[in-house]
Amino acid sequence: MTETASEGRSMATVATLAGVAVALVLSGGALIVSAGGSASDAEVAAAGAAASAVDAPAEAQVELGDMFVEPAQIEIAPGGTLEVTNEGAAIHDLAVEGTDVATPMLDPGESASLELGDLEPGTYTVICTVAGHQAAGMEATLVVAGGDQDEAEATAANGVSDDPEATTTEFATFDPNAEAPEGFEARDPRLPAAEDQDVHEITIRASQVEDEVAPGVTQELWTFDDAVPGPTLRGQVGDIFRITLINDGDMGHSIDFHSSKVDPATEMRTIQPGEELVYEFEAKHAGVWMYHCGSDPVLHHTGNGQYGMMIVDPPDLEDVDHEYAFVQSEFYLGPEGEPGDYDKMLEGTPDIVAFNGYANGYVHDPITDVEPGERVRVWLLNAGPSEASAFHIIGTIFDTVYKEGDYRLHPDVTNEGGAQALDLKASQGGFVEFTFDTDGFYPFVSHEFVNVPKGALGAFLVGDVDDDASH
Ligand SMILES: [Cu+2]
Repeated sequence: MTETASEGRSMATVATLAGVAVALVLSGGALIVSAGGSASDAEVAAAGAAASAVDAPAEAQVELGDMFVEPAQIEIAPGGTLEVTNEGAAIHDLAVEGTDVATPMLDPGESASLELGDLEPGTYTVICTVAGHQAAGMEATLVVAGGDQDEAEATAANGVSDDPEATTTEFATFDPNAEAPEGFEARDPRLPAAEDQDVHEITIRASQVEDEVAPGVTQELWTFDDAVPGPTLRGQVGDIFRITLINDGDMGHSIDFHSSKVDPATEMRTIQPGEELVYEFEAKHAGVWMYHCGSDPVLHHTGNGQYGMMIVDPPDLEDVDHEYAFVQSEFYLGPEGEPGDYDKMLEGTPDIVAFNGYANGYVHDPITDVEPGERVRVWLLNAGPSEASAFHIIGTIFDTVYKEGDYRLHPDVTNEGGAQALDLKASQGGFVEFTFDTDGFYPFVSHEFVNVPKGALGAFLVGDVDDDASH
């Protein structure tokens, strides 16, 4: 692990701040709510169905919301009926996993009776089948009484569900002082020039992959082309982008290019696993643009990795010696190997803030190909989904700042101005240009400093610097 004096100071605060992050969320405690229906109804129906199920009602009320199913544990007599109401603002349904038993899709405010028919006594999971909704929290436990009634009663009495999700969740934790794996290489930040073509035919695959976001921390990420961030696209004003999106995942996904002017209902529609769509647009405006999955809930899909950067060069962009591309984004750690935690996303409490998908990636593997006096352009997208970015490099000054489609600062002006940070709200993008005057180790950060101990830190190793001296 590379460390300098200035970085050491940052790292000294890390343990404290990491502790705060870890203490934040303990969710998913089992919630037992007694099912609806009067006791006498229940006893009559249950007695007819199974002698041992006298306490389970024949009818239970179930509420669907954005994004929950209540109660978290539903008890019902064999052959009973769930009265399901969608109290949310989005479309939902309720299905018994592993069976054909499901309501139709329910519009907001709509209700349906779900007859369980000959569903065997036992414990089931009920979910909303709309893409992403189960992962976002729309699942509950359904206990059909009888058979394993003793177990069901014990479960209810203890307030403990069989569902491990309904007990305490063990979140993965980020240790900013952990060593990177042997041979770790950060994502190559070097940005090639735009290809000299008027039409860009690009295939992008939406999927889920397990990958490391920090040393020893693996999450199931929702991805474009198996990477977070997704591929960086680049073209010129007036170019046509013909994107084929293929859904290789196991839930619905979509893609939304901020660089396009299209009907959202068509190009940005959600496609199901195995489907594909073609999204074609002209890049009408220069800028540094976000693209992301727009499937519901967008916060979960963007908070779990589905975004990338698209650059449309401003006209007359000047040549520089080096161009790099960084995407800043957040990770809200779920359990090891599982998707990011939606409750943390809703609370806005990221565990990790990273450049190019890995906490402190360019501390573990600094950028080494710049010499003093060489002109550098860093392109930056703040993919969020929720934090702001303030990109700053310790030890140099930006002489050019381009943000959201225009130059904020240009070396041609005569006021000798300089800039210290490129400030970007979520989804905004831009670039900065600068030189380094001397050899040295130059850390870069998001100067929203709460995010530095969470991984928003990297470094340029410029000129003739003893790499070992910085360890
Ligand atoms: Cu998605």
